[in-house]
Amino acid sequence: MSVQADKNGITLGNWLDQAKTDPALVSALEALADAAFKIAKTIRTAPLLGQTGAANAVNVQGEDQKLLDVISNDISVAALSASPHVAAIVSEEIEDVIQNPNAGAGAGLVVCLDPLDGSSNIETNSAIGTIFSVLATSSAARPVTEAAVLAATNAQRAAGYVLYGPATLLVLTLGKTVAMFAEDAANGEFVLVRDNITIARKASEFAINMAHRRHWEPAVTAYIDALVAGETGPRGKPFNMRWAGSMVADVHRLFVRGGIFIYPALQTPGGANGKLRLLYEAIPMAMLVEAAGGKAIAGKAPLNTITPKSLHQRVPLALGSAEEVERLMGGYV
Ligand code: AHM
Ligand code: MG
Repeated sequence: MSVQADKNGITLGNWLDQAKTDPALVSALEALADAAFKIAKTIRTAPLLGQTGAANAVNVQGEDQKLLDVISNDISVAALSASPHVAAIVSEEIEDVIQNPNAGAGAGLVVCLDPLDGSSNIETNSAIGTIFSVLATSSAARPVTEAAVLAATNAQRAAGYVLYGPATLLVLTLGKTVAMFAEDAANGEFVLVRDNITIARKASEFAINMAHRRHWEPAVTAYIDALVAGETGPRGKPFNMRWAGSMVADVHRLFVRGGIFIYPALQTPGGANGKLRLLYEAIPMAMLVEAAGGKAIAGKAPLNTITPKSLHQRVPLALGSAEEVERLMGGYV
């Protein structure tokens, strides 16, 4: 089946050609695809090689790193550094902007990524992913500064994620449409399996970590309580809940059957901005969701009105089916 699909199917390279994607962006996306194949292979063999545990190190967020976080970061940085069009990289695992030593004189792209998101799922052999955003920087100054990266978030060229689940899938947008590709491991290709994906306005499924309910703001509690009340509550219909604890897996469900994903602000010490990171989790997922007709907010404001202030800043995030995101946002007024 996969060989047949490859012979007749549209590869990522074909699709980028058809979209008349400029060579610099193709080069960055092919580097990300190359990293994804290597990360997928590493994940598949990790239990055999005893690589599912901790790295005995902490990252810039102060979080314990898994060995696969470190390996995935190294694979991603090496793959992206092979592209002369990539000037710099921002990774969840590295504090500062990573300069590409192989960048060409006119390199104008910056890639922000979470190399292995949801890494607490590694030890349970559950879905994990890579999230990325490709930005264009107008600054020719080298080294690329934090300020230049933050300014470049206004010029997002592409965003996507790779879901390492039962199948390895790449979901990608160049801004206007969303396409899904499946890994054909035998041929080392991503092959198009769905194009022009949309997220339905209406939904009947939500994803939030319910264990934090006592820490939510009143608007979030009221919104979720109405969903949980189902047909006996103000919404008058049942809602189902899923929480994989892996953003890529939870957001992927939105592209399959709609819904809302929320990681809200928490009324805890250090929880005011939730958990998820703006540059390499929220911004790329928002670009994908909006290209599919959905919505993304940070607290009570559209996500795209937030001005980034630092590389690793967190942001309270909700995204998915437009009606649900609008209802949640309305609850804040
Ligand atoms: P990570 O980047 O350190 O893996 O953290 C992000 C992950 C997301 O994938 C997921 O949505 C969230 O953390 C789950 O957090 P929690 O354990 O609080 O439910
Ligand atoms: Mg991560």
